Amino acid sequence: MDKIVILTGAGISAESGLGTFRDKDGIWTRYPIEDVATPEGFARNPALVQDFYNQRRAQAAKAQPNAAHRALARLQADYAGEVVIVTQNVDALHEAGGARGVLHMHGELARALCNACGHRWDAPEVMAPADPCPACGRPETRPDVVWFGEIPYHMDDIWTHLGGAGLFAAIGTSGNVYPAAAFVQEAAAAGAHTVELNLEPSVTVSDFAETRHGAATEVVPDWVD
Ligand code: BV8
Repeated sequence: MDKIVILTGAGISAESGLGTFRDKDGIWTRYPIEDVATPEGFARNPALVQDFYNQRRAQAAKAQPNAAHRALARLQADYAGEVVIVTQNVDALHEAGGARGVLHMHGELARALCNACGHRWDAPEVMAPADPCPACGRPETRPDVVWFGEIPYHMDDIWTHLGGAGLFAAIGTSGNVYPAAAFVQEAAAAGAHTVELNLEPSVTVSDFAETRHGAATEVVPDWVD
């Protein structure tokens, strides 16, 4: 059975009430990326960055998975072959919707990281600058998310999955951020059929063999079922 590799972005969580980044009134219209999603921004003003992620962590904790998250979990349960979900999202709505083995390439709001010793643990609801690391005690802690200029997680596994994919779907992503935006080309080069499921054409729409545009809670269950 063909392996199915799925990449998701903020658009799959939009109907669960979590903001996207580049839509009108998106997150990046309120916070300059360089201030809140780069290591330099964190070094300059850790309180601003921790507050940015505390707000998003609180919102994500209240959000519920939607029909698109649940449809992907159904696909994983019902499809005889392997279904790998790679997400750029840092919320846990795929898992809440029943998905398993989700690869969070940009990290997770629910996790914290110590820059000094590399220890990772479940983030408290509210993180503050210079919170001590529970392992080494040093005040070098941060949200365990991948900022611009940092290397995404699980890249070796992701490239391997894309090289063996028979079907690649990108759901709810604008195709602006790399290396995720290049996954469709990687999958197509390996012979996979490629489909974009998004509210509107992404900047990489021309890379896809098939497109289905509409709200994720409509187009994803239709596509899965
Ligand atoms: C890296 C942090 C080196 C967590 C984020 C070329 C090659 C390699 C790198 C680069 C390159 N060119 C530039 C770079 C550098 C940079 C980059 O891509 N810059 C961009 C701006 C040009 N990339 C990096 O720095 C990355 N690191 O490259 O390291 C490397 C390279 C290869 C291999 C190893 C190492 C690190 C990038 C990670 C940055 N961190 N976030 C957080 O705060 O969340 S990125 C941020 O954007 C979020 O993580 C988000 O997930 C991500 C992508 O955005 P989308 O999810 O697509 O969201 P967006 O709002 O843009 O779009 C939403 C879409 O949904 C829209 O299309 C909309 O129409 C649709 N939609 C809306 N509502 C619905 C809907 N669809 C369906 N239904 C709906 N209801």
